[in-house]
Amino acid sequence: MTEPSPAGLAAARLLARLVGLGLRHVVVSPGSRSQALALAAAALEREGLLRLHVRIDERVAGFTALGLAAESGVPVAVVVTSGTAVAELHPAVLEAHHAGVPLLLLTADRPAELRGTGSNQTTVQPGIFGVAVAEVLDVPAPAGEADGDAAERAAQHAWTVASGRGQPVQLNLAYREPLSSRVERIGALGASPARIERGREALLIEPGPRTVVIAGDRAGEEAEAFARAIDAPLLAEVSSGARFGPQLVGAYRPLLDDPEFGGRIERAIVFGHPTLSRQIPALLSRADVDAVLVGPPGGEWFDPTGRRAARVGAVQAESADTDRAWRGRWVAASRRLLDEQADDLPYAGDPDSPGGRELREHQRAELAALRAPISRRSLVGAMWRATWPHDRLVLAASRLIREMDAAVPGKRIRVLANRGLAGIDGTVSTATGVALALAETGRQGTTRVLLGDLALLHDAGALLRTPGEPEVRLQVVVGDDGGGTIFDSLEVAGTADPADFERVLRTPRTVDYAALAAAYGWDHQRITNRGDLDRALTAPAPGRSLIEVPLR
Ligand SMILES: Cc1ncc(C[n+]2csc(CCOP(=O)(O)OP(=O)(O)O)c2C)c(N)n1
Ligand SMILES: [Mg+2]
Repeated sequence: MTEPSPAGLAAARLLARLVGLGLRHVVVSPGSRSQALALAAAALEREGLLRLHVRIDERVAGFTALGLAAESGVPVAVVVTSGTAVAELHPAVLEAHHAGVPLLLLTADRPAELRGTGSNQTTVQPGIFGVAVAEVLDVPAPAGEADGDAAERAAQHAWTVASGRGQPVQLNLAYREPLSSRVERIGALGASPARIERGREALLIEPGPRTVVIAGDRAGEEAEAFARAIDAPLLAEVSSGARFGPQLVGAYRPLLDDPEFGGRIERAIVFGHPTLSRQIPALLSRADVDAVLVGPPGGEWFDPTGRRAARVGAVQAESADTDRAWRGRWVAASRRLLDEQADDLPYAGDPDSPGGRELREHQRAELAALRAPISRRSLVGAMWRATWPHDRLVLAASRLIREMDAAVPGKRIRVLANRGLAGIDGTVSTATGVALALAETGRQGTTRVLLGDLALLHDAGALLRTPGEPEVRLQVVVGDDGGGTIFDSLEVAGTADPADFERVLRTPRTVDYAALAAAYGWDHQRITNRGDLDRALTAPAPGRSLIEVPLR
């Protein structure tokens, strides 16, 4: 057998060290300079020590890693070769930075002697992600066995920073030829796992002022628990992870506009990153509202108060707020508003009444409702109803996330959305990462993705399947309304020339979704009424399916 090359050995030791620290998933895109890392990842998977996912497009790889990390809660590594391949990761890195998701970017590079010489596929990689990474480690090309120590130290440091701060870290790894060699029993190179806990000092919240708890994106269940502890209204966005429980105020937008509700708030305690309404930033920027921001475990502070707000790592309830009537009024008003707007099956008569005209009327109304065309409101309602705690819901930055946020009642389900920068890119990739992480835990849930037509077309490359990859239960639901209709609500929709508006903003496209699905080997259904929609969602085809819902 040939001697292991310094590149092969250092790459193997680096990945094995990461596995020892808790790394579970690696996403790899093919390339020559990165071959030692890719082969080490394959060997570690063979040894049962991690899961390897292979994606041709690094943009897809980056967002897949993001989905895996968001779902699993630990850093995920992504391996790419040098040159433009590194830049393809940038959108996912920006999203991870703003949302607070830990990623390890293993970017292979040329050795120092080839940099700045016009050598093929060589650019300035260290620092290419700017402020979006918590740290950049530029590791020189290993020349001998001892350089494996440096690779392990870099791995340890990168893991500590990424997991401790909930941020992406770039490990720029130079390799010299020979770029790889066989390395046996890689797992034995790793060390035992270490746990990193973050200290979070809690601010004591005293009762008194009329308080609301706000849960933005990624707030998590602690927001709900805290609202219950102080018995305050909980204004929870749909992707907060806290849209449930007895405190929930789903219809928070109209109520914040109401002087009797929003106008009387004296204190707001904010978890996560609210992005879906204009009312919440407006509330927090009011001088008469005390804001307490509860620290992001990564990501950045959401602070429209001009730094007036208290920024704390955690909050603790001194005792339940005594103003029960305050919470009660919010919750009751919200329920009333949501009921009024519901676009559900019309109800005619009492279905339990024995026979006769009433029953026939009820049956007729039910049948008519099942055959009714699908509106945005009924689409988001059906997706919400079909999703259960073992499932996952992933929402694109299309208009439909706002529709869902405005309409759905409380339910303890996990909803993910890339709200760090709210890009329409990478949604299918992210959802695939979520589904893969979910499958890894052995749970049987379905990951459902709701996106607009442009968001789907933006990430169509993510439909590409990887041979041999374990099947996941993934249902991609596209609401096709003829382009970016989110722009219809902007002032420009009324002022611009309609043809220009259509051409450069709304940008509708005609796509044969059945052919698109067939090209990538996905199941496809085109669904035009509510009965069929409920059936398709509650009995999802095994594997990957694309559900086309015309909304125009
Ligand atoms: C990467 C990226 N490019 C552009 C935008 C701007 N943008 C926001 S929404 C949108 C249109 C979305 O269209 P679609 O997915 O069909 O959703 P709809 O608004 O029709 O529900 C665009 C282009 C963005 N957020 N992210
Ligand atoms: Mg659209």
